[in-house]
Amino acid sequence: MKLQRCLDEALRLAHLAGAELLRRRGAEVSFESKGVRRELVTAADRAAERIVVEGLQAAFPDHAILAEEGVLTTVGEPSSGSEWLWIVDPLDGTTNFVHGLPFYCCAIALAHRGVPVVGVVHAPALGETYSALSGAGARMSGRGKGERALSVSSTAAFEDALLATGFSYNRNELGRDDNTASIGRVLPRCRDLRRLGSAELDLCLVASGTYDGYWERYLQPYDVAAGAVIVREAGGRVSDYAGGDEWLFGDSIVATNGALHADLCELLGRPAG
Ligand code: LIP
Repeated sequence: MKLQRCLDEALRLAHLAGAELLRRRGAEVSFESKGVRRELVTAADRAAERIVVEGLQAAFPDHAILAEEGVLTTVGEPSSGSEWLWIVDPLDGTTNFVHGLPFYCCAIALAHRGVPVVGVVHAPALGETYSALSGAGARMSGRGKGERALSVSSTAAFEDALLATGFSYNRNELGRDDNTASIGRVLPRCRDLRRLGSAELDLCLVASGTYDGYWERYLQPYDVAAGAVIVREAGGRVSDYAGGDEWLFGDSIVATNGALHADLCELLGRPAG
């Protein structure tokens, strides 16, 4: 399998989907709730997903696809049993999109035997595109500059770290950890925290060295797959809270510049209270 061809097609489709998202943004974006009340889905999500999934089905008919909204696939299930799996979040940062904030993106990843090896995150309102190919590094284009290589930060002292996190839609339901205990342990020890509202963009900001680390629980594979490849190829580390590999289909993810990983996992791994 030529991974470069996969990356090129993912970039093409992410830009097409991004243009559709820009066309559909506006003050009167209509939305529905899915699952719990605060989990939103829009016609833009579905239109962007159709563009990406139709393109992937045409270019790679024997590959499987796992896409958030299930527009042409089954929600939450790969479309087939291939060892190659495309993982698609057509609009990550949906709440930002609905409320008129520019922090949203189309994220497309390709996993081989369960390990993401290609990642593309395109943020159309920011004019930024992040990408990575396993073994070939991570790159970014935008902010008025040409394409350039990405590298995580060199911050070594936890007290100097700018970190980010997020909150699960169903934090009040199911008796889930709502992240406030973790924030209570981390915030006093780091420089500051940010909450952007898009896991994929949060991961890209770790890869670019803007953030020194990020953590979140209860995300879906399509919220993290692309950004995780980009972090790893920028020299960063990705794990679950316990420092293991159950971050793609598990219920926790930590991404850092590597130097801060053990300290952050130690703070997150402590029992609540
Ligand atoms: C979002 C994530 C974000 C998380 C939100 C939501 P969506 O994904 O990107 O990090 O805090 O709860 O899961 O729903 O915009 O694709």
